[in-house]
Amino acid sequence: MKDTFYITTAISYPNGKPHIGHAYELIATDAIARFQRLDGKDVFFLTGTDEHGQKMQQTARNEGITPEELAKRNSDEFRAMGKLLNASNDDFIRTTEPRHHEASQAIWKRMEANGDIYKDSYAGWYSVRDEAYYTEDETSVRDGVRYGPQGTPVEWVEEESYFFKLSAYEDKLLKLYEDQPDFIGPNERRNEVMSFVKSGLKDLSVSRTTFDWGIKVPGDDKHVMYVWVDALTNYITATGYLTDENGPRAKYWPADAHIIGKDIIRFHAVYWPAFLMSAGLPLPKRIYAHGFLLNKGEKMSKSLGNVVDPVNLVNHFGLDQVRFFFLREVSFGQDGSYSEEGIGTRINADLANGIGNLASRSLSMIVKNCDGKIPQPGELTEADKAILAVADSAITICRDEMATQQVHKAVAAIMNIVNETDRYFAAQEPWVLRKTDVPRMETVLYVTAEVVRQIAILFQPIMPDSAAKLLDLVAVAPQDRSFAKLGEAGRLTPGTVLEAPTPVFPRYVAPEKA
Ligand code: ME8
Repeated sequence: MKDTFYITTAISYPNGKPHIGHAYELIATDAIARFQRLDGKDVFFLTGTDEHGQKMQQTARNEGITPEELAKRNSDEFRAMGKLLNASNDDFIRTTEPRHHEASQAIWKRMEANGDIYKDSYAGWYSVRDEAYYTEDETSVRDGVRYGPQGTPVEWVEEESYFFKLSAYEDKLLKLYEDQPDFIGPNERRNEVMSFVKSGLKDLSVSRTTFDWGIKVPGDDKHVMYVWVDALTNYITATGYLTDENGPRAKYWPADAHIIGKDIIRFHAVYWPAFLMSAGLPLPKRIYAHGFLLNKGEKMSKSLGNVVDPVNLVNHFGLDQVRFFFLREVSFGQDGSYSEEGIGTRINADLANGIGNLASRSLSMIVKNCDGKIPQPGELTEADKAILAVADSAITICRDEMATQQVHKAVAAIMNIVNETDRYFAAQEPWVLRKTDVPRMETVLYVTAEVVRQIAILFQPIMPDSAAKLLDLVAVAPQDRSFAKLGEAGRLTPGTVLEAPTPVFPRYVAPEKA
């Protein structure tokens, strides 16, 4: 039996088309999911759309369509983006699906049965854009408009509402953060959440009566659930843990990691564990918040006109190039800036001149000078052993980094093999050995091709298609591409026939500016 590994992205609001921030989160989560699959885990990877709430209802009204129509149209766009990005998610959940209504009502009833839900009336500030309640001192007024802490406008809400006894969970939550220091990452976010909880928790309004686009509160049809109660529950819905406990996916709960953006840490690290504790359900193991993507250092916004469509970016640079850039360049957990120049420079330095060049030079030398077959290595020198050791040990570094979502560090570790191998290849000068010492040339080419094999295996989670092409070039069979075949276990077999290499990573040439 394989160990299970359950990972999720946030579910996106389909009130508009997906943007590059959504693409970034999906790419990074996909890389982690693929890594764990290649490392032998039984992975369940979930993404989807968060379709209820006031924001959806308002946007639909402004467009003159129903919320169902809006949700369907844009949810389809998110699904299409996933295909475009080669996301390997095992399911795509929509919160308007019957299975999700059922699970949300089930969790509500459990919280109610535990005595944590009561009816009262709510009066306070609400941000429709954040779908969040704020206390007065979290808001501020500029030019006559009141804003919440994330800079979105808030409005005064007064209505009958059900409340969740969040205040009763203050100590339990603090104990959770103390006992499980890895529950929240990165550390800045953990500190932020802990000080928020320490400053005191008020009970949370968990239902609304002034609109109806949501999941009905069990036993009180006038109320729909607060969208975050339903949204967070998606993670458990998809496993069937609440509604189909003997089903094939119930084994995946609790999740190993929820990957989200830093703006929604409070919902995931405070409300969600409190709801689960109340409902008597196991808690996810880790909440990891990535940073925000900034376009040339500026926040993306419709008014600045710098919202980048991931489809355009992929069409312009190529999918694996875009995946590589974001995972290599942005420290996962910090904000990251990007620009077209930056992407182009990265592609050329690391891909075209880096792994692409190394693979094509070494493999075309084999095809030309070794009868088109992987050569038989002779006795290994210290330099050969050293470079093989760099490649053989990289998985240990990658495993450690991926276990804490340090995706960029795993990528850096793989790039380090590329750079070391470049130096090795340049120092060994196989093109000189071709005339002076053919057996030694064959050894150098064998060692280089073997390292290329390992680099390609390790790059699969980051650039699935390009890594597959590289593995085709070194004639590695599909069943020999998992991490179990790294190192000694999968060494290239001398005599294997290679095709003449075709370029995997072309150089990027910026289009002439008109
Ligand atoms: O928050 N850079 O949905 P959402 C990086 N429905 N990440 C970004 C980003 C940017 N510029 N902009 C947004 C919601 N994101 C809720 C989630 S989960 C139960 C419900 C990230 O469509 C954001 O941080 O506003 C979040 O993780 C995800 O995209 C979806 O954002």
